[in-house]
Amino acid sequence: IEFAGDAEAALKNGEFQLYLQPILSLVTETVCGYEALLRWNHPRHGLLTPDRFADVLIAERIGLRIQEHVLELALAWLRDQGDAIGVLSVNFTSAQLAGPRAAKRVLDRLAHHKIPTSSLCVEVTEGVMLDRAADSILANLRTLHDAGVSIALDDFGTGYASLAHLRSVPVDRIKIDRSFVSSIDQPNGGTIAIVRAIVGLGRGLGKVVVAEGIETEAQALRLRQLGCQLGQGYLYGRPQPQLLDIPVFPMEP
Ligand code: G
Ligand code: G
Ligand code: NA
Repeated sequence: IEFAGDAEAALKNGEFQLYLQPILSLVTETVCGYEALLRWNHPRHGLLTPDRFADVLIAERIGLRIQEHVLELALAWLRDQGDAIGVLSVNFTSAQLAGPRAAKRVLDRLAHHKIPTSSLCVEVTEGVMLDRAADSILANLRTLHDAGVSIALDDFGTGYASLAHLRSVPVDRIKIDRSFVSSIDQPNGGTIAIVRAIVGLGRGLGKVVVAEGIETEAQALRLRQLGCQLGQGYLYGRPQPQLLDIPVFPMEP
């Protein structure tokens, strides 16, 4: 693991920072929420995106501590903004959602900050349902969903998940992966048919469909025509830093 040795100090030094990207209604083109995107402002390697340190994030203990810090940064920001912000989406790892206390931990932090449960959306990739703790993760997702937290299935259509998960997992939102959005303008690529199918599937099941990585007006128009309700991407706003000085939680015994 390239950066693993630096993670502990980085957490103390506040090198993990939250960036926020707006999520808009594609119909009204108004902001209805934000996605919290983690960045590591590394003193030697510069600003790192999570794909550069994915193994650190899934490492036992330190990965979980970083993720809990991310949630804390996100909730502190949300609390400071008041209710005008809409729903804040936060990316969760399997480890964060496994175990008997995972959902309660999240609900406790929401209550601590006096944030309504409906202001949080937990984003998971299809892969979490393939985790060996899938049963426990599913139970926690149900608890969160029943308490009013939204659940989003990220990078939809790119993983190994089965469509059956759409019935068992309490999903509120489906996120269309950026790779589909970027090729939606290309004729004969089959992408339009795929996106139409995903939107139809999502809407047919009563879910909100969100498109990621929208960069052009043409892509936005096409997605709107296909019935996709929400979208995010450079066309509307790049991820912007939110500099907050929140102390890191002490390590659990
Ligand atoms: O931030 P960027 O757009 O480069 O995202 C790269 C990937 O990292 C995306 O798949 C995104 O969902 C994921 N990601 C962003 N923030 C977090 C985070 O806080 N935790 C985890 N586990 N993944 C994140
Ligand atoms: O893992 P997730 O799918 O959430 O990834 C979001 C990633 O995509 C982040 O790294 C974010 O910085 C990046 N991103 C967000 N909007 C755009 C966009 O319009 N185009 C491209 N190429 N990347 C984007
Ligand atoms: Na995401």
